[in-house]
Amino acid sequence: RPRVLSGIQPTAGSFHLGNYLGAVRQWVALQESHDAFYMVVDLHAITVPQDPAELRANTRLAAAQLLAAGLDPDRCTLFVQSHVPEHAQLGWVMNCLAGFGEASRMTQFKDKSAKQGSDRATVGLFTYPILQVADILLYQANQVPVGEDQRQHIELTRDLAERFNGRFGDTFTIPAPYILKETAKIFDLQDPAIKMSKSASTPKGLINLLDEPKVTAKKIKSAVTDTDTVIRYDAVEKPGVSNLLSIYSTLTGETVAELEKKYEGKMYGALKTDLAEVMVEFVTPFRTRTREYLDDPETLDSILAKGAEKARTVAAETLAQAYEKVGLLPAK
Ligand code: AQP
Repeated sequence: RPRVLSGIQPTAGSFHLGNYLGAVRQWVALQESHDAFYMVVDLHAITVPQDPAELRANTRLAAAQLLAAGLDPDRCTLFVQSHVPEHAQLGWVMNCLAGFGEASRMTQFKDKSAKQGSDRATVGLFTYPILQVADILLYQANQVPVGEDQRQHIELTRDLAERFNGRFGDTFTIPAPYILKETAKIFDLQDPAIKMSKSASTPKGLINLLDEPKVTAKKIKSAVTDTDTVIRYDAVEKPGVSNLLSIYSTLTGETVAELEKKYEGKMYGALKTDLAEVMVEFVTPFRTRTREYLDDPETLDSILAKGAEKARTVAAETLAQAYEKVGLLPAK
């Protein structure tokens, strides 16, 4: 079975709809056909200031949400990044392979550091994509299911894997991004020109899956559309309506064409009311399941411990090979 690897940050507490539709939903599907490794990337979360107690709680919360979304520990390996020390270890090797200019070209770093100011942005934030390279290469992943915003980081991963293999001999599988066109980028409900994001979106533009369903319904109903009245998919002319159609279509399995037909001659309000209902039906059981996992931290921790153990066997082997290839003297 081909292998997939992906991760999600535990920083925000609740996952948002972009995280779910852009990434987590694909993770759930891929565990059926792939040898799947999924992790909560807590080491990435400390690249920005964090509250220690919150980070710990959010790490469990992220794992609970992944299970609630449908990850099955018997079908995939679910673990916490910091439980597998090989990530930081291979991360260092990759830091020594990546060019400073190359890392400086990462747009996510440029955006985030510009917002924070260069004195406040950490070196960790700068090398974040390089740790991500190590995350992926450790598992010899063939594919990496992510949203569009991660494409550049996967490109960097491919470049560094090729560079390492070229310099030291075949070691790493070259991974490919796995990005579904329909959900590659879910947009902010209030500003459909930007992606839905925990840091850039306003509260009204962002759907947190763990919010009260009523709040979620309200956000859908007040989503920005346009002054036209036709319900039609057109990402350029009608980004707000198109975003709602993408969300609707993915959650229900109805195609966008079917939805366009269903809402022919109807007002935006009808589309929003129905989508609000679809969302409520989706988030209500999701919240309950998340709560159930959180209420049983022993089971949750034991799932994560087993996952880490499985992940480590793979990661340790790859790290040993990489260390040997670069010429580090093996410890006796
Ligand atoms: N709007 C989105 N549309 C599609 N996919 C998205 N992803 C994030 N936003 C969208 C995908 O979610 C996965 C996890 O991303 P992350 O760990 O970077 O999560 P995050 O940092 O909480 O997500 P944000 O909102 O993107 O945070 P900001 O913008 O504050 O850094 C990834 O596969 C990502 O592509």
